[in-house]
Amino acid sequence: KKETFLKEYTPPAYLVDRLDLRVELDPQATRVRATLRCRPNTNTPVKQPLVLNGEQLELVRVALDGVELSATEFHFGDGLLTIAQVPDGPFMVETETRINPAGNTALEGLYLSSGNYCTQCEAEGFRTITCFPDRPDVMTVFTTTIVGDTASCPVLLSNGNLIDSGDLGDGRHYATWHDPFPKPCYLFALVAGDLVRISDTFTTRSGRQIDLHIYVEERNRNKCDHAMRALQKAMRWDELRFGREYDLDTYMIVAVDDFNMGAMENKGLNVFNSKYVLALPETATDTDYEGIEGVIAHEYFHNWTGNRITCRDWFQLSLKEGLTVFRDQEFTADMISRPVKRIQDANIIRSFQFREDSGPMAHPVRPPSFVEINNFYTLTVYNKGAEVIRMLHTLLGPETFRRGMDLYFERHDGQAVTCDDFVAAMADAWGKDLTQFKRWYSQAGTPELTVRADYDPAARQLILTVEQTCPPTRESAEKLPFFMPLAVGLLDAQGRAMPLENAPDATTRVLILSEAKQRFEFTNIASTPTISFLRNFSAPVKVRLDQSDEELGVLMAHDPDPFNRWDAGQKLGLHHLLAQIERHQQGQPVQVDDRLLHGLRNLLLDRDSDPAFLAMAMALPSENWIGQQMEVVDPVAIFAVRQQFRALIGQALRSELLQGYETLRIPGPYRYSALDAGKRALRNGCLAYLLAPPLDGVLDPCLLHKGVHQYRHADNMTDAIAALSCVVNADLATGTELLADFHAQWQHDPLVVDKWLILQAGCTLPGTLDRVKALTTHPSFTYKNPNKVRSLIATFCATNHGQFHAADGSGYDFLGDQVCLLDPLNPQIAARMLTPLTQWRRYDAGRQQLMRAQLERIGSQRSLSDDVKEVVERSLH
Ligand code: DPP
Ligand code: ZN
Repeated sequence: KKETFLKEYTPPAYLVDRLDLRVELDPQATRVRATLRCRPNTNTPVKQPLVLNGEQLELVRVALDGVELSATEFHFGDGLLTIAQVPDGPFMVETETRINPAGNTALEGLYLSSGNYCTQCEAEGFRTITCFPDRPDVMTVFTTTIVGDTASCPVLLSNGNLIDSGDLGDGRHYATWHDPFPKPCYLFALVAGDLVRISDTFTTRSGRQIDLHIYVEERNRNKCDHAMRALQKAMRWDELRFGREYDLDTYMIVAVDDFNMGAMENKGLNVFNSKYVLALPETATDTDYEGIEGVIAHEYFHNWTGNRITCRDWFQLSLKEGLTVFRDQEFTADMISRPVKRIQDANIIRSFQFREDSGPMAHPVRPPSFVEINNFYTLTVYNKGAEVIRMLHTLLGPETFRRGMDLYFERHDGQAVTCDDFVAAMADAWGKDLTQFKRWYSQAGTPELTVRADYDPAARQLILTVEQTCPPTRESAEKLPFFMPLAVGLLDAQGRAMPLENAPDATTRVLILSEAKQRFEFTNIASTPTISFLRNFSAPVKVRLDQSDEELGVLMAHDPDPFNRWDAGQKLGLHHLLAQIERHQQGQPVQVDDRLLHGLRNLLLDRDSDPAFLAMAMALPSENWIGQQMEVVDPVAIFAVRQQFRALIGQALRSELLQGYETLRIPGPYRYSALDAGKRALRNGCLAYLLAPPLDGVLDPCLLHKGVHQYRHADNMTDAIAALSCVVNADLATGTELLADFHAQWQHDPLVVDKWLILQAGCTLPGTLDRVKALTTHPSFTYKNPNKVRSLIATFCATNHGQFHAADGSGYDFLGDQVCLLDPLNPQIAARMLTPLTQWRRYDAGRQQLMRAQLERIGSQRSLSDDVKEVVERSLH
C-alpha cells in the first residue's frame, strides 16, 4: 500500500444512491450479489472511469445496465474494479463475488465467530465483502437480503428495518432489511447464526417506542441485564444533555467473542466484543461493569456523532471519535462521579497518550497521512481528540458549547464532513475566531508549559509567567503556539481558597494561553499563595512548576479542585519515587519519606471523601508515568523501587490498612453501584498494600491467609480477582494452587479465562516469561481470539515492565516471535502488539540495541502486512 495524504483528497467521481445486496451464506463460499445505482458526482466535472474497491474476493460477474461485461470492458486487480466506460447519466452496476468467511482470521469483513457470521467494516472492510466505493463520503441507502441455512442460522440481521422474510423450501430461509438512512459502507453490518434475543423497550421523549434487542449465544442469555440498562440510560442521557433522540424503531446489539476492537456502531445493529456486553456479579468486575456502561453509551452516541453526521475521509476520524469519547466521558461522569472519571481519563492521557505523542508513531489529532488507517485508531485520535473537544467546552462554557453542537447537527445532518466544519460551528456559536485553536488538529506532540510565579507582597500582586514549547514531531519540526484554557486557583497558607477577580465562580480563573510566553496578573492577593495550576486537567499538557512538599501538602489537604487534590499527592509520590530510584541505581537502600506516609495515613482516616477518589489517591504513580519523567527510562529500577515503596507502606501503615480493610466491608450480596464499587476498590487497595511482597521475600502468613480467605469466600468477581491477584504476586506456590482452582471453576467462560491469563502474564514474581510461553500452548489459549492475545501477550509485554524489559532481551525476543506469528493471522492485532518496541529510543544503549534488533528482524520477514510494516518503518526511521 502507498501512503495516502489528506492534502490529496478529491471528492468521489460517482455516488451510489442505492445498494441492493443479496448475500447467500456459506462458510467457505458465500455468494454476494450487489446492485449499485450510481450517478456522476456533480462536484467532479471531468468524466472519469468508475473505480470500485474490491479485495480478497473472487469476482464472478460484472454487468452494466443489465448487460454482462466482457473481460476487456473492465479491469479487476490490485484491490480495484475499474470500468472505463460508463454512461453520462445515472447507471446501474451489478456484480457477483465469492468470499470465504471461514478462512478470514483477520476479522475484517465477513467472518465466523463461534460458528456465527458477523461483519466488521470500519475502516475499510466492506471492500472484502463486495465491490464498492469504500470511502465514507459515499452515502448510500442499503437494502440487504440474507439467505442462510434455516437450522444453523435461524437469526438473520442487518441494518435498519426488517421488511421481508420467508422460507426458501430448500433448507434455507431469507430476510430482507432496509435502512432508510443513507450511510457510508463502513457502517454496514450483517449477522447470522444461532443466537437468542433479549428484549426491552425505550420510549423517547417524543413518545416513540423503540424496541431494544441484545443478541447473544444461548449460554450467555442471563448476562445481558446490565448492558440493557446501560443502553436505556444512554438513550435518556443523550436526550437530556444534547437533545438527541434515536431515529429507527429498533436498536440491536450483538455480542461476539472474536472482535478486534471494543465494539462497532453500525447503524441500528451494533456488533460488540462480548467483553463489553456480558456481566454477572460472579463473572465480571466493577471495572467490567463500568466499561460496559461506557462502551454501550459510546456506540449509542455515535448514532448522531458518526452516523447521522459522518467523516468525509479517514483523516477526519477524530471528528466522530474524539467527540464521541468526550460524550461518553461526560455520560460516565454523570453515572459514577465527575472527579473520579476525570482522574481516570487524565491518567490515560498522561500514562499512554503522552508516550505515543513522544514516540515514532506521534501524529496530530488529524493525521496528515497514513499507510494503513487501522494503525490510526489511537489514543491521540480518540483520547487527545476528546481533550480537544473538552477544551472547547471549557473555553465556550456549557451553554455556548451546547449551542455549537446544535448548530453542528443543524448544518450537517446527513453529511460527511470535516473537523473544520465542527470547529466552524463552535466558532460561530461562540462568536470568536478559532483558527489558532485548530493547531491542535495539525500539530502533534505534547506541549510543555514552564510556569513561574512571582508574588509581590507590597503590591499584593501575583504574576504568573507561562511559557509553552512543543518538541518536534514527524509532521512539523517547528511548532506554533497552541491556544488553550488554563484553569487556575490560589490557596492561602491555611488552605483556604483565595477570592479571584475575573473568576466566574470567584475562585477559579480560566486563563487563555495563546502566545509562546505570556504574563498573567492576579491583583488584590493578600498573602503568598499556593498555586493550584491546570485545575481539572484543563489542557492535555505537561507542566513544570516548582512546588515544595509543603505546598503539595496544602493542595493535597485543601484544594477544592478534586483533580488537583489528587494530583498533588501524585506529584509528592513522584518526587520521592524519583529520588529513591536514583539512590537505588547507585546501590543504596530505598526509604519512604514520612511526609508521604503521613499523606497516605490521612487518606486512610478520611471518612468523608468518596471512597473511589480515595482509592485512586492511595495508588502510587504508574510505572509509565514515572518513566516519562526520566531522561533514560530504567524499567527494572522503576519497578523495583515502586514495589519496595508498596511493601514499606504496607508495613508502616499496617494497622490503618487493616482497619480500613475491616471497616470497608460491604454487608449483603454484591450489587454494582458506583458507591459500592468505590468501597471495594479502596478496600482491595488496602489488601494490595498489605500483601505487597516485602524486601526479604517472606510475607506474614497471616496476611497471605487474608487474601486466600477473601478469594475463597467472595460472592463476586471483583473481590475474588483482587484477592487472587494479591496472592499470585505474593506467593508463587499458593498462587499456583489458587489459579488451578480458578481455571477449574471457570474454564468454560472465555471472558473469565481472559482474567486467568491476565493474572499470570502480569505476575511480577520471577519466571513469568517461561510461564507465559507455556501458556501459549495451553488449550485455553488461542491466537485466533484477540481477547486471548491481548490478555496473555499484551499484558506481559505492555504492562509487566520489570520482566518484559529484562536486560538479556528475552522479553523483546518473545515479542518479536509473537508479532511474526500473529501477522499472517491478524495484522491489526499484530501491529498493536508492537507498541512497546516502538518506544526503544527511551531506554539505555543496551536495551535500545536489543529492541531495534527485534524491529529489524520483524521488518525483514517476507510478506509482512502493511499494518506491521508501517509501524516498524516509522519506528526505525
Ligand atoms: N468506531 C468504533 C468505535 O470506536 C471502533 N472502530 O466505537
Ligand atoms: Zn467510537
